[in-house]
Amino acid sequence: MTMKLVIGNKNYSSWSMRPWLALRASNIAFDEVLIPLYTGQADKNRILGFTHSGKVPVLIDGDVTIWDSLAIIEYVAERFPEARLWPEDRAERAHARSISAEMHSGFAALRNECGLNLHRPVGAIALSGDARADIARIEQIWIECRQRYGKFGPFLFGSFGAADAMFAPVVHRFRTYAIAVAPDAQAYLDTMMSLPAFQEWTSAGLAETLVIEKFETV
Ligand SMILES: N[C@@H](CCC(=O)N[C@@H](CS)C(=O)NCC(=O)O)C(=O)O
Repeated sequence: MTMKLVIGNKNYSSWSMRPWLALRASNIAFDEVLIPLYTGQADKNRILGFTHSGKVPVLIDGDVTIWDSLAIIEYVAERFPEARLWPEDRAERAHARSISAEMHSGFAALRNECGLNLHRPVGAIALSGDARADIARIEQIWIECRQRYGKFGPFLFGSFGAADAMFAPVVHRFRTYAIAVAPDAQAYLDTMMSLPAFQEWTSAGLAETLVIEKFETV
């Protein structure tokens, strides 16, 4: 049976983008179930029908249900080892997991101030010191990866992997909020934005017409 990935609006749902990209960029077959977010109880109930967390993304693989973007990527990496979503080398894998977990649990200021909204006209906004510190740390993460693993390829650990999927929504935030970065980090942004799966998600998000007012603040 084909796996099912339940996601939110592509324009707004940063967490949904991560596992979707990991699957699509790895050419792993799945059916997509898109449930619009914050539209009312009927859609919320549809999400609750898949997971009691009431949140997307959710992956359904037969009788296994996995919720939470990072948990889904971990599951996919185990289920499809040939996709090589984590580096083969133990030390590199530990590095990839560290930055993925750091992304997953951190950078609250950047997330709050620069919400994912693909429709938003590109332009800078005034950011708090905390958000600027988040940006500096993300840039540092990317540059360190480029310097250490650039010899293997243009993604964080050479070829596309789990860490890239985890950082993908931030790539969009840097783009839409016109956040200037150093050349090494810019090269990484360009690599991600030219990935066909990234472009596929972006085009679909831009084609969506549903507007969620609370995400249209800046
Ligand atoms: N930690 C979760 C966060 C999931 C999450 O917050 N999802 C949001 C959408 S991006 C959601 O489902 N919101 C719907 C709601 O709260 O009703 C993950 O990484 O998957």
